[in-house]
Amino acid sequence: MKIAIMGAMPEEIAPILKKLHNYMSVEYAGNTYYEASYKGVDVVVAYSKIGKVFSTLTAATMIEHFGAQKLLFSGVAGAVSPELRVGDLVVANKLAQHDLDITAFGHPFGYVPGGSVYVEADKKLIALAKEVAQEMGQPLKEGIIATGDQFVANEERKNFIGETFGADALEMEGGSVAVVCDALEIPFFILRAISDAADMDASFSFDAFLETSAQISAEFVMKMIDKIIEQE
Ligand code: 3QA
Repeated sequence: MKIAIMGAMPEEIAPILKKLHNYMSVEYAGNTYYEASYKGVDVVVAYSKIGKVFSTLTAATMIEHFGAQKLLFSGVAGAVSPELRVGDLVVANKLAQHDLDITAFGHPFGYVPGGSVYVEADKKLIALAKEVAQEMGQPLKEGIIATGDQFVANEERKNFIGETFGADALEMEGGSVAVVCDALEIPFFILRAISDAADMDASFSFDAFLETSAQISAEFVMKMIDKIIEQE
């Protein structure tokens, strides 16, 4: 069994690499992939770089080239739901691309022919996450994540995304990773810890909380891996 663990930024995978102790770096397709054995299971870890294109490339590479059979994403996100505070964990039950727009042809936002507005994440992995959350006494919100090639730092844009997609959180990679995994029939799990509220203070909040929120998400994902291994 081989599990992919991905993030978008170095800060998002640093806590994961720290837990692996021994890993091998492999250069491939313009990026670095870290291969390791963790508690007897093969893992491949990488940060994609920011955005939908890089994350698509990395997810596809981890599956098609490195042979990953499950994919777990760990990182940070902007909150859309007013219930979510910095450090809170959100797991996606479904994801959409908020910047995909052919509405001029009468289609809904996020839709293109042959695709669908939402891609659903793996239900078994979400159920597993709920068990982990319970055991850790760590609150975990299940919700909709909207993805686009924009760092949202604007209340109006955030509200549009919340209203149009019912999104609870937004980021720049989950929706594209979801499309790749869905097409290749690889169970996937997208976890994010809130770093900001996607408002006018977002860039400051992001800079202040990137590392601590990335750490919260990474720790949870490693507990998920432990649980997956336990259940094998
Ligand atoms: C933003 C990161 C990208 O990978 C998506 C963080 C947190 N808050 C967000 C928001 N809007 C959209 N996405 C997010 N991640 C990178 S921009 C800063 C880069 O600094 C999630 C996310 N409000 C690099 C140094 O200059």
